[in-house]
Amino acid sequence: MSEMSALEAADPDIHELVRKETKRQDESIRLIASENYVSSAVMEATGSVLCNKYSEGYPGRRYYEGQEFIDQVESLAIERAKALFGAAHANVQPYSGSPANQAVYLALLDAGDTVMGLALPFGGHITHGLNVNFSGKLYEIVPYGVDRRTHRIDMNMVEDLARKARPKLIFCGGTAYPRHWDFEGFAQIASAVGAVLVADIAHVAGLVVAGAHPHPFPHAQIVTTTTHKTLRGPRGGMILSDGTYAKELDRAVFPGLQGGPHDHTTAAIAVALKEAATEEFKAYGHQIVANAKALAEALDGHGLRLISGGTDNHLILIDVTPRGINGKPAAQALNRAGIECNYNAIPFDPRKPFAPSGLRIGTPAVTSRGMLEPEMSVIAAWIDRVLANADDETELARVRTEVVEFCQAFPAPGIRV
Ligand code: DSN
Repeated sequence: MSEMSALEAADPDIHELVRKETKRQDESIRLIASENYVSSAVMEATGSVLCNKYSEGYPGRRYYEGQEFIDQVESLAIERAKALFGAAHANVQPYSGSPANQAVYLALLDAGDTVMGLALPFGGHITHGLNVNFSGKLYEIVPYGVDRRTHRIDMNMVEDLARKARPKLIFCGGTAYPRHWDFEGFAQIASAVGAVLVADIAHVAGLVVAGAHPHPFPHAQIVTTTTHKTLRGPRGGMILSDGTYAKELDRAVFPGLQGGPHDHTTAAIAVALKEAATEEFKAYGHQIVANAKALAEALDGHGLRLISGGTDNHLILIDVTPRGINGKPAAQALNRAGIECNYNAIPFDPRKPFAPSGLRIGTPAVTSRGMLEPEMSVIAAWIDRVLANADDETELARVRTEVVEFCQAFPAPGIRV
């Protein structure tokens, strides 16, 4: 009989839930575009004794003693982030992407200042100006959208809006935009109106370092990102910059917004950044895009309506309403069949956000499991089958059995069942 783990002995309830979640992650096809599987090394750093430490401040300037190793950990993370992204300055302390963006607002703006960002219904992020978010409540937001026909950002429209609104800050980047971001074009507009350009690359950070997506530097002065999406690190955030506002940004993170950094997360970010600097990671980033394109092509072959006609990155937005279903029951049926994704608004969606027209799917996690283009055709066929049989529990159970068996051939990094 195997020995009981400390968690199992101390808290069988939580242990059992973790065990079940491990099995669920192992046996399902993860198409949530913002999720991934971290390596065992990243997992180990996350679960280390560094979670016992407080270290408010920055390396060499702390408010607690006992920082001789923590300072080295954070300095390594900072140096690796700077080197990997070609940044002059990096702050690795934001707890996640939203706090990273909050820090940018706090560092650069006064309440009531004007900001431009991609509106959420067109694929932006809540912190880019949604009315119920702090950003929409405290700042004057001038949102931009996408072209009604192409579903791509119309740079002429962005320029017209910017010339009229004269924003202090322009955000580019989003959560459900399947095309490349034109950082250079945004920088020209920002420069013409005297705005600071902030690129939120949370979704595409891993593709950027792999060279599989245009790079935000030297175009953006500030770049924010999460660390757990395509970058394949722990849950966390970073602010990278050209150094112009380094002091303001650091002060905004601490003591402006946060207390002690999560040192175990900082260590795991450092590990992930080291992994992301390898040739293997470069190949991974390119494969994410190749898989997304293959999946898009296969879905198109099944007659599904893809927003903007396809993808340049890791994600695909599908309008499922021509199939007589909306995004929510479609995502739920896929989940019952072992295929995880999220329902999502599509541009100019006539439906409400809780039951929108679309599904958002992405390939970072399945690519981490070693799945390639042929596997994308298999996944597309399952999606098609589920959408055609969303009310048929017997058929969904059949797909689920096939999915579980299929997953066994593609072990997920960091997972020991
Ligand atoms: N919640 C993230 C996503 O799923 O895209 C964005 O922060």
